[in-house]
Amino acid sequence: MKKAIAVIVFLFAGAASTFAQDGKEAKAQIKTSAVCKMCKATIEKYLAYEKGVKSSTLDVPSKVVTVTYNPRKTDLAKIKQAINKSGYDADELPADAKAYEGLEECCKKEAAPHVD
Ligand SMILES: [Cu+2]
Repeated sequence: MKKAIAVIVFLFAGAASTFAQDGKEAKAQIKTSAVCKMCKATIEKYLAYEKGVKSSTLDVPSKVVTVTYNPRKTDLAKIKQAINKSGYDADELPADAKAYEGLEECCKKEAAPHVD
């Protein structure tokens, strides 16, 4: 019986260390200048290649991208820069001008609102 309790305690300890690893994960919400599904695909693809970024999901209506990342490998500033390099604004940081010029017409923030 004591052995069984020891095993249970061991399992709990294992679960606790898994939670501790989750603590290394940070989440950020960044407002972008995305306007359509193509923008969403572009930004998410850029972020997928960014070191330390685990996942990203952009909500087109709110233009907010939710990024899950490892704070030991990257930080908010670098993630925002990656978004800028893809041609979009990230919170207070403006899009990289060259990257922005390369966007499809419908993806430019000055473009007339449209439905895709
Ligand atoms: Cu677009």
